[in-house]
Amino acid sequence: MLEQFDRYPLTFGPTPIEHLPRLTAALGGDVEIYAKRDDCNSGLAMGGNKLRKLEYIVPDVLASGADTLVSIGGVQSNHTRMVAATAAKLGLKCVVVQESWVPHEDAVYDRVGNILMTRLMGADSRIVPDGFDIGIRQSWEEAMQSVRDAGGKPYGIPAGASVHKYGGLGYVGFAEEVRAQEAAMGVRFDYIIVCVVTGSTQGGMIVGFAADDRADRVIGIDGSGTLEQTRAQVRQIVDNTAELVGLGRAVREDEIVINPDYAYPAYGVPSAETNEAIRLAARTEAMITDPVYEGKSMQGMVDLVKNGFFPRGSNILYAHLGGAPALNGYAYTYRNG
Ligand code: 5PA
Repeated sequence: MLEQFDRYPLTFGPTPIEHLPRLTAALGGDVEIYAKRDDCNSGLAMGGNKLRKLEYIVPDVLASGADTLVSIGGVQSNHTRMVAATAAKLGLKCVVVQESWVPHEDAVYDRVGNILMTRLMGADSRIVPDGFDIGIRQSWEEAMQSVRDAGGKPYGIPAGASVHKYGGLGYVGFAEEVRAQEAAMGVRFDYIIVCVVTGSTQGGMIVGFAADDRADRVIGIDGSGTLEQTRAQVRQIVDNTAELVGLGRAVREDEIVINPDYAYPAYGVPSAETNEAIRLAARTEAMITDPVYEGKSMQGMVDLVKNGFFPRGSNILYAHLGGAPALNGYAYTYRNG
């Protein structure tokens, strides 16, 4: 579905799928748990899901003649780290607006992890007080204008690279990769678990898996806490991406599955259950998940398994999208493990 689009390689290539036998056993053994390791997808600043998306955006950046990438996220945004990495790799300048999305207090929150690496790679990281919102932001528009005012040529990448016209393509590619890996492994995945916030990761997967009619097996676990906005954004990305790749049919509402039950107490704030899930994955599989995104999708998967949501014998694929650097901003929360 993607042959017609240019891709600028930022990742190592297809990411491994691994079976997680100790997590499978810890959850009772009725369903088999696997993970697709998009957290290990690149040598660029620890990688993660944004690079799959950016691979399809970079050709447009290069064609535009821009000299500065401009993007936005929270203080511990993985996305802004990945945009900073992409800019460094391409030899472009980078301005990232870091909004105060998370009501979390830790002495080193704005010094470590993602923001530290972002600064290390030379990006101009601007912390602003605005709260959480996945939409197009005034602060981002202002950053773009500041680049123009200084005589530069900005290229704007929205939050999570999601509402960019090519933002959904990378995760269409994920679905194609999974199909090829299923054939090679002799395993078919009955469900795919994915964290959703700005929407193009799940949105791309939905279009990719709609091609073999299993989009509704992609279970989005909301991490935003603003379900309606996330769902509307996924819908928009699905429609745009389906049209772009020539899916040939509209995706139905019931093929967009987002579970809102694990986003509490707020975006970026882990619940006691999130922390239990993070510890479980770490202690059974040495698989590190974070309190903002993957810990919540891990919590969702664990809870859904325990509640018997998946029929016995199901093969479940957990999409690990990255995000571990943010753990450093929660040093006090995990001071005892
Ligand atoms: C993010 C997003 P989407 O935004 O595509 O729905 O992906 C959710 C997601 N896992 C899942 C990880 C590790 C993520 O970083 N991160 C954002 C960021 O600014 O880092 C876009 C919110």
